[in-house]
Amino acid sequence: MSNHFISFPDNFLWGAATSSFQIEGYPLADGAGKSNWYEWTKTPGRIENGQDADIAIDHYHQYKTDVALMKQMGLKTYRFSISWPRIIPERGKVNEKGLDFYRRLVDELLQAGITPNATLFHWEVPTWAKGEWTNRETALAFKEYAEVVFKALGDKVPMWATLNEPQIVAEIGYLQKFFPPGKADRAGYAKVVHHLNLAHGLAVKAYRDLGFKGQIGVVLALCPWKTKNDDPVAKAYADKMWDLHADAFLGPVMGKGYPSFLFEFTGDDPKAYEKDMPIISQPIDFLGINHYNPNYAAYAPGANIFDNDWAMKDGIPTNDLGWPVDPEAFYDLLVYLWERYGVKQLFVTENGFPTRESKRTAEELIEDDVRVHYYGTYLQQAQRAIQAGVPLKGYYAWSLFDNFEWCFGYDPRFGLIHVDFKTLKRTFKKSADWYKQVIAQNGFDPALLPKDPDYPIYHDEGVRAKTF
Ligand code: IFM
Repeated sequence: MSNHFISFPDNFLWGAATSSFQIEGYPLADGAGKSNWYEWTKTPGRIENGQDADIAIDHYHQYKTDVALMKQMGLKTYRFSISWPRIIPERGKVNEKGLDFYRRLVDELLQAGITPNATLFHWEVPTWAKGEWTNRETALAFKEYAEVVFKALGDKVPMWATLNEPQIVAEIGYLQKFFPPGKADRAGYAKVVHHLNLAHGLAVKAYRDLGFKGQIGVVLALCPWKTKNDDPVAKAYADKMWDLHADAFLGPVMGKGYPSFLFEFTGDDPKAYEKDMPIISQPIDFLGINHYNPNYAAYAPGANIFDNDWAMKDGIPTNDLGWPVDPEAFYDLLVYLWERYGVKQLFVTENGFPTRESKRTAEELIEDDVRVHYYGTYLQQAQRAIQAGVPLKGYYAWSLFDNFEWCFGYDPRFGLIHVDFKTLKRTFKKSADWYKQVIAQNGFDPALLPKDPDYPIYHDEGVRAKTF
């Protein structure tokens, strides 16, 4: 091995992640109920090109083939999510056939020697949960669902996450209208945030009360907030954006309470939320970090619901969705979480790079040097953070497969494994072969990463009001 080779700690957990709605397909099979996302995909104008997730990549039927591909890649662990409406099609009614699908999947993983890591909520709310997260009752119903799943799978699954990216659900669904339920209600925002946090806390408590001894945590989408220059007003606003987007979830979960800016933003009274803090702040075993990019802040009243100018530094490389590529911001984030919040154990539960089919050649989609470069430079920073003392124990690439990317449909491809959406054929991309080698060697040589990665370059054209 060359002297540039970087190694990860022994027992580092190498994995890849997916979510139920994005890959399973057949969302109404075997007695499943409808979800908010099912309805959203059926509403004209909500998804690019009018696409839906009725078939997705048909993981629901092809899970055995998919686990074999995971084994071929050498994954130590696989992160997936469980679909709430498959399990509880009506409040109070358990659908055993829905549970059976996940029982089969977990058994297949265990037989392949792959550790299952299950997330209870990756955005599908059953349509019977009226008002979704505006309604406290949804958090209570979530606890009932969590108990059912823990009883069915708790003995076999050693790692659990309660919620995936609650802040994306809250911001994009309840402030920016792009996700269900399509609201822009600033005054009601703290309630939505609080009910998501409460659902998390109730599920952690249910897990412990049932006597399970595995690990449970929450997965948050975390972006450091940067500024284009040293303007102190912009810097102060960047701190507020962190508070609104990250600390509104991290703060209460880590026992530090809500940031005051949440209530400046909504105008309601923080006292109303205090009584649930002991439930929300129960100790967790790990924090899952989903990270793709930093964000930029500058105070721009009226520009959008956040009063924020999203414009980035001119000339910065991006992915095909326009998100900035900045590996050092990843290092800064990992160190900050460890130092500021005292998190004892971290996992990167998502990190990855989309290539848009409409912007790349068929060859580029599979010979994906740019993705190899992205993964390599981000993993290099993860390893640097570990060297600095950050307790990072594992890493999940997003995503194992090309899949249904929410309101963008199938055009952005995040997979290590290419999926032909017509034939559903799965093919390892260059990045999958590269990742397989990284896992096998427990490290890699950054000097051997592709030399001229084809990142789109961002050009600053003034205030950027649109966030998504
Ligand atoms: O595809 C999503 C995933 O569902 C949640 N985290 C971000 C990914 C890429 O946008």
